[in-house]
Amino acid sequence: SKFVSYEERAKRHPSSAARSLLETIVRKRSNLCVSVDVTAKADFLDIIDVVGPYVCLVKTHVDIIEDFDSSLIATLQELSKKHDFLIFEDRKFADIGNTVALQYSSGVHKIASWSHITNAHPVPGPSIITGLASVGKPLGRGLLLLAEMSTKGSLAKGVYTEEAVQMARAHRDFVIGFIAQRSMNAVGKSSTDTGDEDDFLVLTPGVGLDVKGDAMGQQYRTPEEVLNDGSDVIIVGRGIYGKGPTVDIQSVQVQAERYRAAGWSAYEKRLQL
Ligand code: UP6
Repeated sequence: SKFVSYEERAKRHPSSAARSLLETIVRKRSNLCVSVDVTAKADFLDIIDVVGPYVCLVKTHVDIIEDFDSSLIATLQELSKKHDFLIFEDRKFADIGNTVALQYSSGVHKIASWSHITNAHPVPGPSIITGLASVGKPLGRGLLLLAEMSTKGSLAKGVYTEEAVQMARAHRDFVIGFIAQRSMNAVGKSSTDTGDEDDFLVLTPGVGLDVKGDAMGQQYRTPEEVLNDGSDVIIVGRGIYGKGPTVDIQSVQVQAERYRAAGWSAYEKRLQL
């Protein structure tokens, strides 16, 4: 197969943060990350408790929660242990090193103290990685760079994407992979070099089975499309928790099971390629 199994990659990956995600994927037989973009603490925690059994990773935007408090983080951490998943705060840092180090460690949210993985835009250059690494590396955290985006008209393409990959290659001790739509291992390499020794993880948002987009520029592809392009983890938000003002918790469970199954069967199929 041109694709290596999650098991094999877990065995030989040099980064402990990447290993723990790969090991969780294998244990849970799930490459599904649920994005929980709701504004009420009760909905947030209810959704996570219900999708927990089906996911390797829970993605958060804690700054949208109206009634955020430190007990939310304590409960999130309990759920992460109860259901065996990792936590990814989708903070999309984008400032100078000194500022992002403060945003990562401090403020109301203290992201570095509870989020196993976070992400950053490469737009400021390599100093954003060293700034975040000064906080996250001693804690064993991992960083993803946004090499591409799922939105219509995204500027993250071509040379920008290539430079993001070069930045990651120069900081393998903290950068474990990318937010992107396809494998980044061969980007910027000669046509005979697959770059697979880099083994960057690729987490892909903009995944949906029922619709192709939303009214604000989001674009969706299916789990099978993104897995075949070399993505490792599918990120699904509204496809699972719905679009309405209220959360139908039974439907959330049904959709989480459905996306876990779709992601895993796409993975098993690609191992046969
Ligand atoms: N996200 C994208 N596209 C990107 C990067 N991040 O959609 O390129 C994030 C959004 C949202 C989630 O911030 O939290 O992934 C997608 O949600 P959805 O499945 O409801 O569209």
